[in-house]
Amino acid sequence: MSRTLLVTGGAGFIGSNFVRLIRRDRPDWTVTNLDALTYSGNLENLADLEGDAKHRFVRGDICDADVVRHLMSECDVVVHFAAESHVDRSIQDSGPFIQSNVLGTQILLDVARAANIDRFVHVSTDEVYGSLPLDQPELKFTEESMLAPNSPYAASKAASDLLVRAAHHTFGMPTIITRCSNNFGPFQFPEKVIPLFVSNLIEDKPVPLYGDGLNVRDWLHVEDHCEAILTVLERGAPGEVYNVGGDNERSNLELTHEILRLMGKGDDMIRRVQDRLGHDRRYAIDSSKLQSELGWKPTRSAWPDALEQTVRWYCDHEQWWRRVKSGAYREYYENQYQGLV
Ligand code: NAD
Ligand code: TDX
Repeated sequence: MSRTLLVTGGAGFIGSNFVRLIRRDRPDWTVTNLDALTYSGNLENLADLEGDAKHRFVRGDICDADVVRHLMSECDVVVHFAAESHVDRSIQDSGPFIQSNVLGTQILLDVARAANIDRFVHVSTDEVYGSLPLDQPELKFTEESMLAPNSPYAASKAASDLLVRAAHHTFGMPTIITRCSNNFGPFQFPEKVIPLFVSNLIEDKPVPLYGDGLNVRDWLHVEDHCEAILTVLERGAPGEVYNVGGDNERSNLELTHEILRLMGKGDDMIRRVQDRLGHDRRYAIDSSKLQSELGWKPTRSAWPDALEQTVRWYCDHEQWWRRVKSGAYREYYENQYQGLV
């Protein structure tokens, strides 16, 4: 069935990869891409779609109900990525997180209900479940796990998830929530650990490892995440939540060693810095529901090849991250790392 999508946040890391996937694998679908181009939104992420008649970019804020109303009147599906997405920034100032992640989602839901949207896919995160202990490796987050967000970012995402849940329960809206683990791949903003570390090493700068480096993350390639979103859009059941994960847990120290090895650098490049406040110890996600009910499985996340390809992408796209790392980002970097790296 041909679809007309409203994608929010499609100039960011995951959203731009998703738009590219749709244009490649669903060529008869049309995409309207609404993005405010905040510090992490970048039209260069969509450069290869320039001139594509089935992709329309609109610069605008999801909190602007008039713009959203106008665009939704022309669409039948919403895929909602737009958000403030960096935990460290939410610790510095949670205001923009409440504005975009909570208020923005409420506005989208209200307009989507009035517009009788066919499907509303809300892209959320495993961070809403909080943290797992290191000494019980068998524990993983399932869709039934309690919501226990620990950072202002995670709290704002959990709040948006609850608004989406309520929209289904109260109004019967055809909403679906996905909760994914840490993504890696091309076009990730270099404040996130992998592109930050790789770009620092290219510049021969040390890498700032938080705390003891033993915090664990589950890594999934962004294209596997995007395929999961397309799968739930087409085959998911309204009102459901689907976890998305890579079964690919690494401590930050292991990840750092792998990056150093791939880049031919030594351990002397590691700079231990103060831990993130409230730093979640471990994320691990059980995605068996998505796999058994809808047939999704990750195909691009195999480690270490996928990491190597990603590292190479940042080495080959120096101009992209150098432009991104200059300007306003410098100020954030100086503030976050206090001149230590
Ligand atoms: P990102 O920061 O790279 O991109 C976010 C995009 O949203 C940017 O283009 C930005 O300009 C846009 N945006 C922000 N506020 C907006 C507003 N008010 N109106 C319109 N556009 C706005 O983030 P990302 O890593 O691509 O994450 C996308 C989504 O996926 C987020 O909802 C995030 O919570 C979720 N998620 C991310 C990960 C991950 O590992 N990166 C994992 C799971 C879930
Ligand atoms: O300088 C750093 N040093 C460091 O040790 C940075 C930026 C991070 N880290 C650690 C903190 C985390 O344990 O690396 C791990 C990954 O950090 P981030 O890349 O900031 O990701 P995380 O906080 O795990 O959140 C990510 O995954 C879930 C995304 O940013 C979220 O948007 C997503 O919801």
